[in-house]
Amino acid sequence: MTLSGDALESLYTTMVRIRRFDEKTTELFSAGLVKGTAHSYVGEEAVAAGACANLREGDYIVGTHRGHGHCIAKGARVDRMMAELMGRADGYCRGLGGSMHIAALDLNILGCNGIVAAGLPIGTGAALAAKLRKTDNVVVAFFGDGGANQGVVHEALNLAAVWKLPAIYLCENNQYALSTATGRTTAGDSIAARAAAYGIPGVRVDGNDVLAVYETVRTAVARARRGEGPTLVEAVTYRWGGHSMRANLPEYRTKEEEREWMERDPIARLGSHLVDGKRATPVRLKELAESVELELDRAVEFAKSSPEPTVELMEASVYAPHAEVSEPATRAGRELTMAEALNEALQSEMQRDERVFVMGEDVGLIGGIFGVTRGLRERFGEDRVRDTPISEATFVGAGVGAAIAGLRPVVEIQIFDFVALTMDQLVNQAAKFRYMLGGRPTVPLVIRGPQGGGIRLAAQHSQSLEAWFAHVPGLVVVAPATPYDAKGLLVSAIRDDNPVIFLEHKALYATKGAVPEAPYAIPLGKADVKRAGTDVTLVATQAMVSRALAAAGDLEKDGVSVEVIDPRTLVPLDEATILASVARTGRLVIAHEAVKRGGWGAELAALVAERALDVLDAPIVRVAARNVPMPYNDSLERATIPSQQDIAAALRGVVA
Ligand SMILES: Cc1ncc(C[n+]2csc(CCOP(=O)(O)OP(=O)(O)O)c2C)c(N)n1
Ligand SMILES: [Mg+2]
Repeated sequence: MTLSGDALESLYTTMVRIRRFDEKTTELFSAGLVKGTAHSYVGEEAVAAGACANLREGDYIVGTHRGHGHCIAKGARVDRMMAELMGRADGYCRGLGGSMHIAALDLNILGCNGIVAAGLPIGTGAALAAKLRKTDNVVVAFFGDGGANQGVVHEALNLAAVWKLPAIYLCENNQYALSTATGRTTAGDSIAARAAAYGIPGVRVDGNDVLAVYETVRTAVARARRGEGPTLVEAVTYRWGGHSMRANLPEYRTKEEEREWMERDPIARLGSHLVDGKRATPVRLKELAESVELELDRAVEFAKSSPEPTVELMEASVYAPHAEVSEPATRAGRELTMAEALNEALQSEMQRDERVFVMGEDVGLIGGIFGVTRGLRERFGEDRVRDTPISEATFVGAGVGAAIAGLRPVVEIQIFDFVALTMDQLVNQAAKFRYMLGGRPTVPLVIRGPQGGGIRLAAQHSQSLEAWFAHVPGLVVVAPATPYDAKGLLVSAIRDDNPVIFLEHKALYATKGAVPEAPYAIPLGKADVKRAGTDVTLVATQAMVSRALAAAGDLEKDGVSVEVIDPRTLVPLDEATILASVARTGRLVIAHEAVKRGGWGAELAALVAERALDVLDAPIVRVAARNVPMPYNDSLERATIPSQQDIAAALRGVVA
């Protein structure tokens, strides 16, 4: 296809803009105005420019750590980018993200990324969102040759191929991952050759030939828009400079090699092509370059005069506000199991809001191994209730991407121990996305599933991991103990604009309790006093709540009145209810099933010690699992998890 004169000029200008932007960035870095680090895209301009020239505003991109070129090619404002590099309030991320996290959601630029290849699951999720919304928008997900060896790349290609997602996975093979040459780390003929394994097209293209990149990506975009699925493109190129502006590393490339590649300058190459083909004059090319220069000078001035962000802005950027809701006047209702109560929440929210969808292993056809998603596929269809491949990192990351792209995914982790495979997507991506982007975007994502022991599933299927998540700013952590709480909290979690870790306890799925039939929401951050008392405050979570109540019953026989509080949400925590109770009782016992060392109870104990030491009449006591992995043997498992007797003994200890 022949490009119009305007389109050719635009490709040329984009490449010059990218080059001069990063050359200026290097100068500003040396001058101390750009901090931290930044990664120059000089030499690789043809890849982003050629690829993004095929995109419309509604199409998405995800960039890499070397992402300035990706953003510029998709149309980002260079002044706001420059302000971001200088850490200023007018930057795209209001100075909270910096070079590696620039995003412009108004242009569907879903962010560059400081974690190599992490954008691929996110891009895959945006492609899923584009498909579920029945648009013909596509996603270009950039990654490097080094990134190509991350597991999520395999997972994302597989997932996108199976689901025929409109994605272009674009590997910028600049032949090095930091200092390490591709040939030393990468098996097989090429990265593009891997596409054959997924039954999708794989194309290797000269990444310094902008017209070749444009054509290759054009074919891939057309295929994606037709609904035929993803393409893997490998663009072979070279970065002219060092790995990053900060890196001052020993030589790992030869001068000859560098010279050879600089002679293949993609900008000079297009320039000659235009001049030789009489599509532009040298004077016109000079004019274009001068206009870029002017634009960049203004961008630097804009950035320099932009204010610094404030601590208030920073603090307010972590969480989106939670909805104000109130609990139903009565908790009366039918007896449901916790699994049924959770199912009812999913049914009502999927009915209420078509952006809500469910995915995870075996959630569709059989309704999940604990039956929580039973019947959803029959009612809402396979598009909205999706059985995934066993690729936790990528289907959780796809949840992040789909949430950023405007849907409200509910992702099941079949057994919560498997969450370890998803930690980058939860901790580095979901939790930080809103913050890194200056506190405006939302990530309405629920990650739910069963944790805990008690059914002899041993060390890798029984952990209680809430402390991992409570430690990460940006995540909400919910841990219900009753069917009533489970339904109302899951409704709130789905409606919340933050990533919510929703921890169910597998031993509680079959427990029954009254659940109102009409939909209702329970506020996040509101504890429930499960039993009022005056002598000891007993804070318990999940499976410990019923044991705590039973232990409180035992103590009552001794004339000791125990107040049992279930925080229900660990983040945000209802500190006021707990502190007020401790102020009245002067004693605190904390019971949770997670191992004691570094457990969530340690945080609560510290909080009460800091804020209410003067009211305490006895030391704070934690009742928690032994510091061992969960054993398989049943009497050993019982000896590991706190019992009613353990809790009662702790209560007696603090009132003695
Ligand atoms: C998961 C992860 N591992 C390592 C790093 C450190 N690191 C940043 S970039 C990079 C090299 C990446 O190479 P490649 O994917 O080829 O991209 P390029 O830098 O060549 O553009 C490394 C090792 C990181 N940021 N994230
Ligand atoms: Mg590389």
